[in-house]
Order: sequence, then C-alpha cells, then structure tokens
Amino acid sequence: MSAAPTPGNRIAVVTGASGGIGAATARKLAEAGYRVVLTARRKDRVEALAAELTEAGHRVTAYPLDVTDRAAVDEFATAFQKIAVLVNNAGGALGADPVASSAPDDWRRMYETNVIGTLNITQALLPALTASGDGTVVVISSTAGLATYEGGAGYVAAKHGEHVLAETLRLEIVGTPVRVIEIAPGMVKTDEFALTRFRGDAEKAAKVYAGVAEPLTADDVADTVSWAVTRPSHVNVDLLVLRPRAQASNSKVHREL
Ligand code: 8X3
Repeated sequence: MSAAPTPGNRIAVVTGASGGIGAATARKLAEAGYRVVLTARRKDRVEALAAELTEAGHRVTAYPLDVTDRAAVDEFATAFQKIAVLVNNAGGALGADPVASSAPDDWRRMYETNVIGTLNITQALLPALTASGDGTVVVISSTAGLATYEGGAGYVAAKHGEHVLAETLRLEIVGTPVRVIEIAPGMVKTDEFALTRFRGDAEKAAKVYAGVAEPLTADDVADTVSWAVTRPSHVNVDLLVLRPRAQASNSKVHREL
C-alpha cells in the first residue's frame, strides 16, 4: 500500500485563492504542511492572504494570475519543475435567467472561466504534476455539474463541461502518477458567489440562502479538499458530492421561513 503523500516541500497551487473556497483551501493546505502558491486575478487580495499566512509561519507565495490568459498561465508554469497538487477552484456563476432570456455573453464568460481556465492551467501544469511522481489534480466543480435547475442553464452547462474535463482527463492519464479528484459542492454560502451571480444585488443574493439553517461554508469544502488530497496515493476520490443537510437536490432545499 502506498503511504499518504507527505506534504514536506511539496507544492500546492490553488486558483481563485483570493476569497471563498479558494482562500479557505489555500489556508487548509498550508496548515497541512504544503508550500502553497495562491493565485487569483486580484493581486491585493491574494497578497494580503499570503502575508497573513506567512505571518502565521506557513510557506506561501502569492502569484496574481488570470487563468483565462493562456500566455500568463504558460509563463507561470515555467516557474515550476514539480508540483504535487493543483486545485482548480477559479470560476463562478453569472446570472440566473431562463434559457429564453439569458445573455449569451454570460454563457461565454462562464465557459471561459470555469472550463477554459481549468483547461489552461491543468494543461500547463500537467508536466510538473507528472514529474512530481505523485501528483493530484483537484477540480472543484459543483452539483450544477451533475444536474440542472431552472434559471441555471448557463452555469450548469459550464459546470457540466468542467465535470467532463475531469472525467476525461482521468481516463486519459491513468497509468501516470497523477490522480484526478472532483469535489462537487452544493449550496455553499460565501461572501461573493451569489453576489457576483446577481451582479451585486445583495437582496437577490441573500434569497439564495433564505431560511436555510446551515448552508455549507468555504471551510467545509476546504476540509473536504484537504482530506481528499491527503489520502494515500493509490486512493482516488473520483467524485465527491457535498451538500448541506438541508439540501436534498439542486432544487429541493428545506427553508425555515
Ligand atoms: C453552486 C451550486 O446550486 O448555486 O455551484 O448551482 S448552485
């Protein structure tokens, strides 16, 4: 049996690490002993978190990066010969309109960030993940990657794309020392996910979680990611669906109103 990968000097790269699930995951992996590279578009946010974690004694670096910018991603990848863990977290939702009236540009942008962003950095870092001799690609997709709901089609389509990327990559690289883990969270309450989706409309964003006693937190998801990547090397958590107890499906949510 292969031992659990020991973090030691092993590097974990987290995308979208400026807030929410990405920031919480960067924190957990640093606490687990990885050297963590925090990437996100927002330089100030990612640098502030890196400074805080460094202050706490962790080994972290901030690297401002837009995963949809392939040239920047390729440049980023040249800095590494070996990487142990890549956490694909960058992405998000824009809009919650029906198919009949949703904006094609929102669909395009969601496909670009969730799917092409994940494709870009996964392709660019795959050689370094393989060279580590024991690499892990994590894709933080969503329950929206597994089933649809009204008003969700653009996001659901993008998340299905990300799910297919993870499933196909796993088939294609079997036999190499890299595993592909997909974590699919349901309702997670973070500062920004719903607010971004509703373009800053705090009232609409709050309705998403209205009456739900305990939606998942970013820490709940980060805990799960950290657990999955620290399993022994031969154990692959292919796909893990994570929901709050109050949510039975994408559209069946218990609300106390
Ligand atoms: C977030 C879950 O239900 O808003 O990825 O699509 S949902």
